[in-house]
Amino acid sequence: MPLTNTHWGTYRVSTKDGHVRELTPFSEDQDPSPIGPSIAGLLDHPTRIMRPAIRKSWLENGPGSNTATRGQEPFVDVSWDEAERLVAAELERVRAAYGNSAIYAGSYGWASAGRFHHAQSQIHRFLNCIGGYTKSVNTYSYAAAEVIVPHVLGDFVGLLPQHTSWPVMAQHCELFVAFGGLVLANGQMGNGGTGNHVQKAGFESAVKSGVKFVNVSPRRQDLDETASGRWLAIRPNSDTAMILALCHTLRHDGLADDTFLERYTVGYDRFGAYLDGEGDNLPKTPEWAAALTGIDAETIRDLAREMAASRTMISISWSLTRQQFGEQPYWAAIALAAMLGQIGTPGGGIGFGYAIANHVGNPVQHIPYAALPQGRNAVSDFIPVARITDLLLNPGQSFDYNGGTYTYPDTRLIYWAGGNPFHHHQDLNRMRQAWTRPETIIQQDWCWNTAAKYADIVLPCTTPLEREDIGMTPRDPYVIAMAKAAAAPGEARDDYDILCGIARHMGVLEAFSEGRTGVQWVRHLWDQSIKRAKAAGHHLPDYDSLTKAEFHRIDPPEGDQVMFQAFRQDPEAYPLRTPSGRIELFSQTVAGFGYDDCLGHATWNAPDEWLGSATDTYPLHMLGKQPSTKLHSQLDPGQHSQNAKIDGHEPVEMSRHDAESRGLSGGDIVRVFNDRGAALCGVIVSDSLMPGVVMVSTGAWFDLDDALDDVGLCKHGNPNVLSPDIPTSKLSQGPAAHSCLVQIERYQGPGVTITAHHPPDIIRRDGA
Ligand SMILES: Nc1nc2c(c(=O)[nH]1)N[C@H]1C(S)=C(S)[C@@H](COP(=O)(O)OP(=O)(O)OC[C@H]3O[C@@H](n4cnc5c(=O)[nH]c(N)nc54)[C@H](O)[C@@H]3O)O[C@H]1N2
Ligand SMILES: Nc1nc2c(c(=O)[nH]1)N[C@H]1C(S)=C(S)[C@@H](COP(=O)(O)OP(=O)(O)OC[C@H]3O[C@@H](n4cnc5c(=O)[nH]c(N)nc54)[C@H](O)[C@@H]3O)O[C@H]1N2
Ligand SMILES: [Mo]
Repeated sequence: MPLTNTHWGTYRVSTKDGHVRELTPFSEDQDPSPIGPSIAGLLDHPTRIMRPAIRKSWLENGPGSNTATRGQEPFVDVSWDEAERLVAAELERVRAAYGNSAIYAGSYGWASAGRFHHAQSQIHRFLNCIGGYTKSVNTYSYAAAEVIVPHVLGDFVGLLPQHTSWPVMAQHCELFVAFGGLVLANGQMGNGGTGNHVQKAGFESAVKSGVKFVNVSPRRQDLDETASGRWLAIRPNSDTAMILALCHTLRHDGLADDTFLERYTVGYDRFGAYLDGEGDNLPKTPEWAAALTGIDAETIRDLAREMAASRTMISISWSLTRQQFGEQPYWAAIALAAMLGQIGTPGGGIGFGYAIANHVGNPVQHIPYAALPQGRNAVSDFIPVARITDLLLNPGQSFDYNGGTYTYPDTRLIYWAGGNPFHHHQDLNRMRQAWTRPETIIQQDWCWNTAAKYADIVLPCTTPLEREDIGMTPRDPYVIAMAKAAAAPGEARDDYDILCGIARHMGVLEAFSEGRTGVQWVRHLWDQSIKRAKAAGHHLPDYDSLTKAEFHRIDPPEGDQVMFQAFRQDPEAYPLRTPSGRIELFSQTVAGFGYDDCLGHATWNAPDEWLGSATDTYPLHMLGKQPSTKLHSQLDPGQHSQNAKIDGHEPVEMSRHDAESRGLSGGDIVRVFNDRGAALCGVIVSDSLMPGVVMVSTGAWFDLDDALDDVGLCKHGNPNVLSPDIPTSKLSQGPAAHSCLVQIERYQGPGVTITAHHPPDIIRRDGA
């Protein structure tokens, strides 16, 4: 039985008569995720895209025709040859008439595991062969941290694999304070593929060793009950105020570590003055924070003292970046850790998102695996990834980003492979309007999700089960030989082969393929990886030995992994990559940008939408968290995800107080709404949520029904129909989905049929 590697784990694939029957857990996985097996039921499901398809008006009347009816129109089946010719001709037309910057192909998304068949690497390399495209920068996961933390600590993404490991925590940490909790269900994921799930075991060993956990979150369940930890129910988006008050207490109780601040940081004088009230006349006392956070002043004060008296690890969840001013909780938490003086000690200091993904706190020897070479993008235009709707609506307009001023190019064509903008973006009704702007939208995917339905040209790709690849990422110790387990259904092709077909029509096949088939590329990347690994002192088996053995495990690094240990030992020899070489509690660079929404030090700003601004019209703060039963929108029609729905709707979790005050009970269908849109969800009454906060997981395929409700109603319950499309700040321009107020009422409209998982109408052309 061959192995397959996914973002949610590695599985054995059993087949019968050439079809995938079942996925079973990998023997090396101590905590396998139940998400993976769902894919077996989806490979031949009605949602599977079988043939290339073109939106009817586009095919009949050309680019730009009836773009307002995207998403509602039928598609026409075409042959691969016709699809390739149409795509090649359209790319030629757009670049000749408007230049390559008119092609937007940020193509953000998680796609699938497997090193060679990584959809974004494929599409970007291909477009670079034809002169480039407008790209995107940063992620939806933690854009605000990606931009602010390098100003403060000199790096962000590079720090994630360096996090202090769970075994060190178990041995040395006494107090673990988790802003946004430790959501073990999120640790099912490891981007790029994962072999053995370690988050639960890591956490449990820390619990067993007596580490005390504090969950600072609106949701009790964000910390597993085995920890018997403390829950400090905090109003969403108010963590910065709490952290500043913890800092204020340390400062005024004489508990700040002045020696550490002196030696390892710059700017404490400016930050300290702000804590004392300089600039806004508001000393950041626990009493000040209590009114903002809902946590009483004594609790904050006691926690600060306890943190100073213990070996304390602060963990701050990535979710805290996905809110307006999402830079600030990160900067404030780093300042708090610096004042505690424990950065670089075993089990103390700060971490960014323990349990959020399988690799945080799971040290792996760094192997510089080869990846598909990307070539050079001749277009310099870019957008911060979450500014997609602004790009489409405001061509020619300028925007700020990390100290620079840039201009949105004029987008005529969108090319997406491996991501689902109708999943990941905020205010989907606004995005839907913007989606009518480009003349052509091309989507490569394997299933008829909303992004495919809203495209003009849909090109069906394979899943990893239908192609040969290697699962390898420097974040995970397992290299998995992914054999082709089944033939692709219909006419689905590998992304690589789709692009080779288009490249042939554009005269760039040789440049794109270098004369290799997909399988030859897989071997080539492995051979390159062997050489690179050897140069770094690691031995990797040859390809035939790897495929025979099926997987290869890299031994963990020797010794304990403690983030910032070298910097702590010798800050002159191992400076941070900041202008001062130290932790910047005040950044002259950031201050110099002159942004009103991101000053030179961590600052409290009240978001536009949070419980502090709630009204009778919209009294509830909605958080759209990660789904525990799938990865984003992937496998939403699958059994595991479907089992969690209520009459087919995505659940909304509400506190007992909020449900009862509306006369609602578990299983009721409700309308969650605000001025941006509405979603129909099924109620789960929760004793784990603080009153005033409601939660809807992301991932339900957006299923609009304008006939039912003209506010833009998603029958299925996608929270992004409600979330605001505003930037975190001018600095990062990150997504701010978690700053969202709504109201909830019993749904009293007519019965609904959820059509999210129905494929569009497809017109078969004889002979096509
Ligand atoms: N409200 C709210 N919104 C959020 C978030 C939130 O917390 N709240 N979280 C955000 C975050 S952190 C993220 S990372 C994003 C995730 O957003 P995305 O990464 O866009 O979501 P996915 O559903 O993983 O999309 C991957 C797509 O790739 C397709 N695919 C899979 N394999 C292949 C392949 O081999 N080839 C091709 N061509 N396609 C393939 C899948 O079918 C799917 O359509 O969502 C963001 N959106
Ligand atoms: N099963 C599963 N796992 C996943 C994913 C998935 O789709 N499915 N997606 C993966 C991806 S791409 C990412 S980026 C990570 C994201 O990982 P996270 O960012 O941690 O994910 P969330 O589930 O959005 O948020 C975690 C918790 O943060 C809390 N929270 C939200 N806002 C606030 C706030 O303002 N203050 C405080 N104190 N707490 C708050 C919520 O209670 C929520 O339960 O997860 C990864 N893991
Ligand atoms: Mo993410």
